[in-house]
Amino acid sequence: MQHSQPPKKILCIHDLSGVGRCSLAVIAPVLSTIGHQVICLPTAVLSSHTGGLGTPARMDSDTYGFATLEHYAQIGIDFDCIFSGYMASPVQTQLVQQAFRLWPNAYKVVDPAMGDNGKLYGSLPTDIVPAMLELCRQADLILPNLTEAHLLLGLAQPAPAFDWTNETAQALANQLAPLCPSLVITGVPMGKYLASVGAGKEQFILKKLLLPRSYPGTGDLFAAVVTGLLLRGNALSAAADAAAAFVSDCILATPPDADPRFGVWFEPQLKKLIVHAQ
Ligand code: PXL
Repeated sequence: MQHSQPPKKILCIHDLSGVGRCSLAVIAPVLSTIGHQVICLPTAVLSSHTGGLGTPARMDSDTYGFATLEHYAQIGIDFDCIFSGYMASPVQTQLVQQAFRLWPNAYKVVDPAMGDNGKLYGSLPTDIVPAMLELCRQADLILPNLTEAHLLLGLAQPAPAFDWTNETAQALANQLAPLCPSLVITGVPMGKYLASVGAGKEQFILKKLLLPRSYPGTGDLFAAVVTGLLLRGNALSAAADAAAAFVSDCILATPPDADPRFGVWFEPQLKKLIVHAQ
């Protein structure tokens, strides 16, 4: 894999969850390992993710994010990329829109993290969907999982056992293509494989062996590796292939009897990404 681009300055607008290996807690180490400078803008600080560890303690602020953007604009920082993910409320998508306005030349990556396994996350109100849809319209690249793709399109969720073919998966991805220049739908089950399906500027279907284990934070890991490698000059398909391989490695390195709510044991796997930092 070649690197034709130097490391970049990336503004990451996601929540920071203490326990559970997701959001900024995995995104920042991944992007740093690939050599990028990460500027974290936490949309909310939570003691854990919201996926099964009880009710997390949370620190929310309507003013911190906007004041932070104003500070960065004042001191003249120029971001190469703005990367957004889980938002604790629809209002927070306005923060991302403000960042897009302040740095119009930044490459805009939106991970519309709002659901999985056919359902909206329990912590989120239903009006997060139109708010995320608007962010996706302003993005250069979006990275929805299969559940989020259906939410964005206003489609009923497929049955859990639904088996996708190359044709049906590509048709679904193509339906999202008018939203923004590039997109990848992740976590598409195809027989014994799990596929990542690209549409827009680059069409592709990448298949990895389906691992029958599911963890929070794997979508965040995938999105961070894709973003990191794309910004080093790789094609989206190459970046997505490497990201899917990295996530598989993290899952395989997690003891099968470990409590899945604490996420994948990604830390010892970071060394596999360091080659991209050179
Ligand atoms: O990984 C997505 C995510 C991020 N942040 C919070 C979450 C989740 C998924 O459950 O709850 C707070």
